[in-house]
Amino acid sequence: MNELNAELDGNGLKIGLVAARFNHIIVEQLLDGTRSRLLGLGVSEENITLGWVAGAFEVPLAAKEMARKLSLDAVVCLGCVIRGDTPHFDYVAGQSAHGVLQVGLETGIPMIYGILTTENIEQAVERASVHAENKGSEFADSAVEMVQLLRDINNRE
Ligand code: INI
Repeated sequence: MNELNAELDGNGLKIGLVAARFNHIIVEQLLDGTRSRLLGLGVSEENITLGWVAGAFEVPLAAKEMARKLSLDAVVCLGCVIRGDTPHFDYVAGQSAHGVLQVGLETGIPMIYGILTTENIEQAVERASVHAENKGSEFADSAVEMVQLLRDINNRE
């Protein structure tokens, strides 16, 4: 069997982080989790670029422009949409997910959907906590894994 995925190695990768300020207490924790895992995987501090936007809705465009203009290898999109607080939850959550997917497919640059969509604040806290499992770490892994996978595929062409 040919296996494409090697061990994760972030050395030399240029990673963008787009963070939505809405529900910033949660998003800052996701950001910490993502950033420290990226550093742990060997991505250097100077190769991580962070851009803040107002909310999840603004994330896709910022991710697209950053990815293209800064020649990034991948972008991790971070945000938090909570159903209880959001009369238009389905629009904000759905459109941001759709937008992030579309940007990834259009640019060919991996876009990681790190926007939590939860029923309530407790679920969001659980997923972003520094004490429990912080999803930011998984988002970082996904970014590095996707870059490596696409490179491996391209190298076989
Ligand atoms: N943006 C979020 O990131 N999370 C939310 O929970 C949220 N709520 O509750 O509405 C939210 N709305 C703002 C939206 O993303 C845009 O910033 C705004 O509509 C301006 O375009």
